[in-house]
Amino acid sequence: MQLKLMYFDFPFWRAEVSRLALHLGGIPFEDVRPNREAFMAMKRSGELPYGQLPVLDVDGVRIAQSVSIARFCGQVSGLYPKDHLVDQARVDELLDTCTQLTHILGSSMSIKDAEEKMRARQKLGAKVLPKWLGFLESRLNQNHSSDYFVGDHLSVADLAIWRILGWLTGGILDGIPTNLLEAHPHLKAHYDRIGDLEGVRSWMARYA
Ligand SMILES: N[C@@H](CCC(=O)N[C@@H](CS)C(=O)NCC(=O)O)C(=O)O
Repeated sequence: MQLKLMYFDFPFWRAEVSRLALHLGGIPFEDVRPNREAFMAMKRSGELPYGQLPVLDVDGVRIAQSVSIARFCGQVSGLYPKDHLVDQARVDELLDTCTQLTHILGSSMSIKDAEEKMRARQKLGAKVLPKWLGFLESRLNQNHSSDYFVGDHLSVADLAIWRILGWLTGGILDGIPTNLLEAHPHLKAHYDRIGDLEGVRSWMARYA
């Protein structure tokens, strides 16, 4: 199977979950990282089904939408529950939660007025995100093995949550505190554990 995954050259969860899954699963893929200019050319050409990235080509067949791509890459990499419909739905739930959190943060991205933006970010950091991190910690604790979000094995859910938490608390979002995980020790332990996996560390070294 020939795989070509296209996304910008930064480790945002939308594509990084799939890149990481393929890497951890030892599945070869063409890792294409267009710059802004190349992306605009792709967009103009009409080759992007929804005018956005990521997209994944599987033997020349194009697939779009981050969560669909993540699910597919999880399946080929052995990082998506096999033959267990409920666990599959639980992984999907967490991937959808990453989309929801992205939209929650995205609401502040388009605010032009700097002060208004900071007010929105302050509210996100003080109220909204702590609530959502609490939801995530509860979901983690509800799994019988709190090493992982679903079942006893690493899945694309763990990778996606790890990456979105890295984005939310990594200091790149002005006005969002970097210590939000401290109030959620189990979620923080999960975050540290995933980031410490050998395959994850070796993959992420490229961004250092
Ligand atoms: N619904 C899409 C959203 C993808 C998306 O928002 N991609 C952004 C990058 S993270 C993008 O391509 N932005 C450039 C643009 O929309 O022109 C998905 O789930 O993949």
